[in-house]
Amino acid sequence: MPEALIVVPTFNEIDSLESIIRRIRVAAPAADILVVDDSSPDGTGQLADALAASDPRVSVLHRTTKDGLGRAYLAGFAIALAKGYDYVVEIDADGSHDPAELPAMLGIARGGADLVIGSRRVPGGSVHNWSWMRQAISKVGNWYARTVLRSRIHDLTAGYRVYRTSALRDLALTNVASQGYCFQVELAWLLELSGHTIKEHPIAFEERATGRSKMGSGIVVEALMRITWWGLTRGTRRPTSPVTLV
Ligand SMILES: Nc1nc2c(ncn2[C@@H]2O[C@H](COP(=O)(O)OP(=O)(O)OP(=O)(O)O)[C@@H](O)[C@H]2O)c(=O)[nH]1
Ligand SMILES: [Mg+2]
Repeated sequence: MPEALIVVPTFNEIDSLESIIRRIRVAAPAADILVVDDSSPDGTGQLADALAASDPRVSVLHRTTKDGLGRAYLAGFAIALAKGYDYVVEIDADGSHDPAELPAMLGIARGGADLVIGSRRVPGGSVHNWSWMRQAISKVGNWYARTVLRSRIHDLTAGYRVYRTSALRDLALTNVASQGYCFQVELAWLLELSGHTIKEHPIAFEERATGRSKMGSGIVVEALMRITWWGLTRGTRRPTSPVTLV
């Protein structure tokens, strides 16, 4: 039984899927990979099936509706918990997260972290080829979430992560509210609030080379509203977790 399940959510990623699966395979040959596709109209789901047919370590979860990154990940996490993996990994399909960091991030988790964040906002971390507008939205969003939630995590919205499955089991995942990308903020903060060990590992984030972003104003508005609400209602509880840079 492999120790890690690497979950790759996809919506219209036909031009990048094959390459990212190949790169993950090279970086983490012992891990299992689960593609979670929300019925992409461009045929990403069928391509994933073809890749799974030629590699027993790759499987595909087909969902009938596109109802957000958070929901897609929760479906993947449910499989990881049911099958008993020690770690579950989040990684984008578009090549923004370099799979070459996987051995380091899994090693940090093994060494004693409940959540390892591939972080753009710690010394050594960086973002490449983002427009100033996208940089500004990300920086302001991170600053706002950190301040309102009193978090010590520097990259709360990061989407490259290793979770210890036992830590996810501690959270009542059915109560996770977020649909879109603020799912990342919510999960990290819930682990921080409940005293889990969190480590940030610097990564170089690359803007996608092909395909289109799914980031839209709806996602930003959801994040803004939820984070503000959490700050107002739950923010009196101070996070207690150690957050360290490794
Ligand atoms: N299954 C599923 N995957 C999604 C959904 N929304 C986004 N994704 C995937 O989640 C990952 C991150 O989405 P992106 O559109 O790259 O978002 P981003 O990284 O913030 O934006 P860009 O890199 O600028 O495109 C990609 O692998 C997407 O295909 C969704 O609703 N369902
Ligand atoms: Mg992306």
